[in-house]
Amino acid sequence: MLNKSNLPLGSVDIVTTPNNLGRPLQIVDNPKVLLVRPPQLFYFGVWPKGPRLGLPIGLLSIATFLKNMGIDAEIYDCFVEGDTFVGDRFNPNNSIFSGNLVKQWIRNFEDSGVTPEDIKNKNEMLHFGASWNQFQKDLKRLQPDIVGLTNLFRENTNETIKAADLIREVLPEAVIIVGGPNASALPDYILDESPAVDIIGLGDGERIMLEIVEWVQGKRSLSTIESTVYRDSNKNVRTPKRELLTDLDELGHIDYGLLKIERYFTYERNGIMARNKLSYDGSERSVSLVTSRGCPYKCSFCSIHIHAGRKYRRYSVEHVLDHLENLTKNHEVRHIHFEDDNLTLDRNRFMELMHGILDRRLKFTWDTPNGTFANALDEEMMLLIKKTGCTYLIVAPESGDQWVIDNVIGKQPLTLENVMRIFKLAKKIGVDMQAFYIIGFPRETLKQINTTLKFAMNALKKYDVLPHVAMARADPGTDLFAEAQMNGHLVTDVTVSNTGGVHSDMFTRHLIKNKEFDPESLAKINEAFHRTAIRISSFKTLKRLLRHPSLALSSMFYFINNFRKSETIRDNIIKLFFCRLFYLNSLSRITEFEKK
Ligand code: B12
Ligand code: SF4
Repeated sequence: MLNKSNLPLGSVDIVTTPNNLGRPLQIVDNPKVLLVRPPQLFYFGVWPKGPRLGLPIGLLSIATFLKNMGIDAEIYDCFVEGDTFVGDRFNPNNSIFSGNLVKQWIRNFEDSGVTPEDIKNKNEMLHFGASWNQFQKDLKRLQPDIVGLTNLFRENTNETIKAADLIREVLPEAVIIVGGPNASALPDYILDESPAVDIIGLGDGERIMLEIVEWVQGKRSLSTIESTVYRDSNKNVRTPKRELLTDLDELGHIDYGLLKIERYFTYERNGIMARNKLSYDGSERSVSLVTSRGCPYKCSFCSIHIHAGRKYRRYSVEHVLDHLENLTKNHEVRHIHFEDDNLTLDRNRFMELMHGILDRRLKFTWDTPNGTFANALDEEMMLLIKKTGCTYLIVAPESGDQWVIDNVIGKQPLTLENVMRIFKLAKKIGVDMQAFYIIGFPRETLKQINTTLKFAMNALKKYDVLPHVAMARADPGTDLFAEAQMNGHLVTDVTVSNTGGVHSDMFTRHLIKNKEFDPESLAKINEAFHRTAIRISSFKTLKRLLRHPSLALSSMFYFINNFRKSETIRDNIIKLFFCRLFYLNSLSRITEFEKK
């Protein structure tokens, strides 16, 4: 494990003046670090309604690492701060959030007279998390010397900038650094938009933050900290790229004591969750984790390489198993979302992991909401996937047209033949399967889009594979963005931040057009596709329930139990289908999962 004595520090200079901040740097012997996830505006939108919330695992990894290095580090996650909670319990007396959280979320829109139609047209969104006032009050109380802000999504660029500006108001001397996937993609934009931000950290944040601490301690100069961008004489300077850490075990074991973990489970119990997933009694104790970082593939739309690199870097299997053991035994976690970009890339490692889960008798259910690579899967793997408690596996062919896969997306060496083989296998073995598809690339024709939709429908009809069709999203830093911008395929000219153009849940608001389609026409095609897909899935479910009356009965109990937790019968029914009935295989094994 990395510790202070064996850390490769590079050349350690004494701090130089001027120090690039535009103000004197306060040298502090034991600086206090506060790692912050800002509040976020969320769209009311598609189901699950309201905010998406998971543990801030990037900040958790950084805080754990700093703590192991003897540094005073704390996490302030605005999503679970404020007066929404009394201790770790939901605060029933809170005038803003009384009653069920999702209900309240919806009511906030209704109270302000915003209808779903308005939202579609006007891009209405709602603040989620500690109020800005509360945030500033807490910052004054906590008095950190260094504040690290995380910015994962392009959607919350504005909130990140606002957070930095408000931090600066109450902490004029603090060093403010922003990191995360979006900050790594838009460092200049963020620095230019917010004079409050001092530094952008690119990629992995653990060692960058340690070195920032050393800089504040007066032990090195800013220019020696690799993979950062900062202002120097009115221009932005980028330090050399640091070598990626390949053995992730060196970052140490995640310390969940750094989070108010029960609050996340409380949210999930109330319907505010990160991911759709199989729902059963207790499954709200779910946690996202990554066992690896980076992906060697080069899909044109994907931004992973910008912050995580193309090298597949991993924790050892032993490390992951210890992690899972800690979560299940010490925090009673029942469900894991493996968020790896490519959990199955290294077959041997994956098989070891599966065997390890069985050998250690670790009891939890799991899924892969971020997708796996179809080429890597085989029957032996699939059997273990089922045995270890997988509730759904996602593969991401991205397109149902091989030419598009090869020439537009560049997801090689993926073949649709292999994808169909895996779908068939999953059905035979009894693993619930879902698939990600993308439509609307600049060089795509309507004919190719139809081929994809046909492929997806065929997979659903024949092999019960639930389709998720998204419209192409051009993120800055990706090949897709460069191509769309260069050839005039972007609908708006908001080229860099796009913060006003798209929001996560607004699949109908996308930016790419070509001679054959624009975002509106494509959205209609997509909506029609999903309506049919839902009808077919519902029909399959009803058939299964008719064949298994005991499942119908238990689902009815689930529905009644959950009724209080949702706003309307309609929402309840949607939840019943999306979180339970569409998982045909898992549904048959639901009692097994409940006992786990
Ligand atoms: C889990 C996940 C989610 C979860 C988040 C759960 C949660 N924790 O809250 C959910 C389901 C909510 C989600 C939703 C979406 N996601 Co998502 N998601 C991911 C995923 C798969 C993993 C993120 C993660 O936890 N990684 C592991 C941790 C360890 O890494 P990390 O957070 O990046 O942190 C490290 C560094 O970035 C850095 N760092 C992070 N913060 C800081 C701060 C400082 C100060 C420093 C120095 C460094 C630093 O150091 C950390 C440790 O090394 C990533 C893909 C990926 N591999 O990154 C996509 C990703 C972040 N998501 C993405 C997208 C597009 C979305 C959606 C818009 C999808 C959609 N259309 O709905 C929505 C947005 C939701 C919203 N809030 O508006 C994109 C973002 C691209 C972009 N630039 O905007 C990514 C990169 C995927 C991709 N291939 O494009 N997502
Ligand atoms: S395989 Fe997945 S993570 Fe890797 S580049 Fe393609 S989309 Fe991104």
